[in-house]
Amino acid sequence: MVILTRRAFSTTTAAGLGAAMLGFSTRRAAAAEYTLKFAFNLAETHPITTRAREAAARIKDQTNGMVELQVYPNNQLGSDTDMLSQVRAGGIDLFLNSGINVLSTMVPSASIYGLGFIFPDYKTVWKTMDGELGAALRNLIAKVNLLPMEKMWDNGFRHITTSTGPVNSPADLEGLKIRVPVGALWTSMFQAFGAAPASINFNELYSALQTKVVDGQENSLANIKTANLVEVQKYCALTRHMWDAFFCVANRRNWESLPPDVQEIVSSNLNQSALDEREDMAKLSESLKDVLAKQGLVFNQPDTEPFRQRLRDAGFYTSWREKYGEELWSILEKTVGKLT
Ligand code: X2X
Repeated sequence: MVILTRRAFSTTTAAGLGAAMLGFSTRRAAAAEYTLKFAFNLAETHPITTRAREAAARIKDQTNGMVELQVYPNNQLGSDTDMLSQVRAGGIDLFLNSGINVLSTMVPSASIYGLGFIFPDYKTVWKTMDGELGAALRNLIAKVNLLPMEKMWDNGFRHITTSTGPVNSPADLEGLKIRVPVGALWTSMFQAFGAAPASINFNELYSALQTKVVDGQENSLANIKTANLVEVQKYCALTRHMWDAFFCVANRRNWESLPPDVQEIVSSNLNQSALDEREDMAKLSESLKDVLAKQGLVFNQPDTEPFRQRLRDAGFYTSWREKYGEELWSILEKTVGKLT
């Protein structure tokens, strides 16, 4: 919850100025007057957490200690489902969540960028998400009173891991008990592959794999590494079947209760950290292969075309096109090319 004891900020006007010009630097650093809770599911060692903490340090510095961004990684404040309720109610001020994950239970179209095999590379990813499609999705999210910051945080291209055997072709997914996050697009995609997907929140993923409730999961290498999944998984197929990222959403009421100069400092630092984190992830998407292989994860590189064909044959793209509607679909196709 934003703690409102307006003292210094409300008298300043110009957004985007440095702390000195806003008058913060002359003040004695004291207890924060504005405390913002920023929560998400990623592990302590994930670059998102590191970059979020850097944003918090800069915000503290630039406001002479008057704004405290409290960072709660690793599902400390609950599962994604719990955190979504809390950010809606205002108990959490800022929440990072994928548009394909629980956020899509409120804003179904926010998941459109998770369609299978649509992004060839990061260049196309950011052209799309920093461009017209991202803006359209942020508008839809704002309609449910969650205000998205401008820049998304990368959650990476996703690959499939299992404890049972390598996945070389769609046939190897047949009947596989695989964990997917809590979002309809994920379930639909893995059903189309012929697998048996189970929706499980990230905070229960490790134990679900350990106790063999499921035999596989799919995630970025950064999450496979930082959530220690290598301890409970043996094989990793480099499928890049989808790409994911997080919207950073604010509870509208809490956000609007902040003076504009505070909003500016908080949002610009969060956006800066998102850009820094994107660079970390791009590097990790290559360097972690060796690291994880050394830890014992067995990699294989399947031909992905048969997987894509399987989705086409199952009517995956055409049925989601109907759900998302022609307007969003055509915006997406402007950057990724024809999909159906
Ligand atoms: O739950 C997951 O697998 C994660 C961390 O990648 C997401 O938030 C979608």
